[in-house]
Amino acid sequence: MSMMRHKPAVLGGTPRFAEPVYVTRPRLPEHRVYSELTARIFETSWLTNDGEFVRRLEDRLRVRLGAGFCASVCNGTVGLLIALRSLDLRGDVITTPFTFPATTHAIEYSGLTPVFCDIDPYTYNISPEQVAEVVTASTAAVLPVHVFGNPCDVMGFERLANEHDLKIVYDAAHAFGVSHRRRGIGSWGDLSIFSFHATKIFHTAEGGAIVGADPSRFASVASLRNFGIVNEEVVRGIGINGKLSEFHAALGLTVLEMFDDEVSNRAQRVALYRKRLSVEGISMQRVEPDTVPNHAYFTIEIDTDSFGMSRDQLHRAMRAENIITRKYFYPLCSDNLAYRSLPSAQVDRLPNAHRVASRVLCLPLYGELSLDTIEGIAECVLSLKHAAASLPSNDVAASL
Ligand code: T4K
Repeated sequence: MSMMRHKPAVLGGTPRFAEPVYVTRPRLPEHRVYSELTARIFETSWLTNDGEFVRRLEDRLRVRLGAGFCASVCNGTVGLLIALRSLDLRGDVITTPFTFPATTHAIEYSGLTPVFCDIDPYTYNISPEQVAEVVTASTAAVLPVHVFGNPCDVMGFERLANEHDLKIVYDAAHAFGVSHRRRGIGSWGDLSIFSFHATKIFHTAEGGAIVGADPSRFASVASLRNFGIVNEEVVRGIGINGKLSEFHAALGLTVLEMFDDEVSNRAQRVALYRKRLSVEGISMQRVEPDTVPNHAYFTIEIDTDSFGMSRDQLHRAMRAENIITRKYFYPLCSDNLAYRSLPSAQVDRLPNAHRVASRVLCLPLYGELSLDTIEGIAECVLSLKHAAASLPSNDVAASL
């Protein structure tokens, strides 16, 4: 592969791709397959509220995720709200600032106080050691995120929870199908939530699930997603409407059939990216050992000095090529005006998170993305690196 094959669009070249290459695309079944399956919904007129497709999907997912129970919900954010509510928490919840806003918002919406903890600079996750440093008498729970599907130190969090009598709720939005230490990722902690949003490797268009090892938690979670209704005579707890519809569940059943194929296609694409992008100035997230990954995301980390341009400059230059990379997760949640004044949100307390958020770039990855396109994307990254280094001032920023 020639590094000079392509003149960067920001320097006057033609964009590498005529159409945008998105960071992800949802895997969909053939329309015929979905329409045959959902014909049943038209026959029965049963659209939601504990229907047969929801039950089937939950059964399949429970087995697939190696969990004691699986309660589907209308999205991952509502899953987080219900999970936190079901544990009847008061006080502080320690979490990561390097995540999608939903994680922190769910804590705040629940009347709890988010306490940010710095991340590990290599795994991008919060670690039990770092969390231990910020635990106080007010800490009720920890809400770690398996960032980009990379498992947290689940054993360490288990020890921490026992030592300090804390609940652990994992935000496993990215981690569907991941296993760690030969266990499904959703079997760790008190509860885990998954997102089944269209951008996720397994999706139901919108949707999610609350999963845990202990089947006795299912009843309270299931009633909280249905207004707190226990039965026709009893309403208990402050529930909300968090139900998944039959159409979404049916879509999930069809997407689940393609999941293993999707993961193996992505693994092949990730291997190609890794091979092409093993160059100075680019590093990659360190994955916990003993993990079967799902390849939900592919990220690179840019070191401005040795790469020759910053992550932001690369992001803009890639966009000029019609390659829509994403700066997940910039800005940090701790920088949101709503949280900025919290003592734990202060910049000097979160040095790793700030560094990682300014360096990480998420590249396009999905099973149907052709290997040629991956080659083209990698070639653009390398051409840009090459062009950056050859500019006299080495200041590509001015021309982007
Ligand atoms: N916790 C964590 C750690 C999370 O990352 C998330 C969600 C949650 C909790 C909450 O889960 P949910 O309540 O969402 O279930 C997306 C998603 O909306 C969000 O679900 C996800 N994390 C986040 C990381 O990414 P955006 O604003 O970046 O997505 P958007 O609309 O820019 O889509 C990205 C690309 O995907 C598009 O450029 C093209 C493609 N796309 C997107 C959609 C929606 C499609 O091809 N088809 C589509 O229908 O947030």
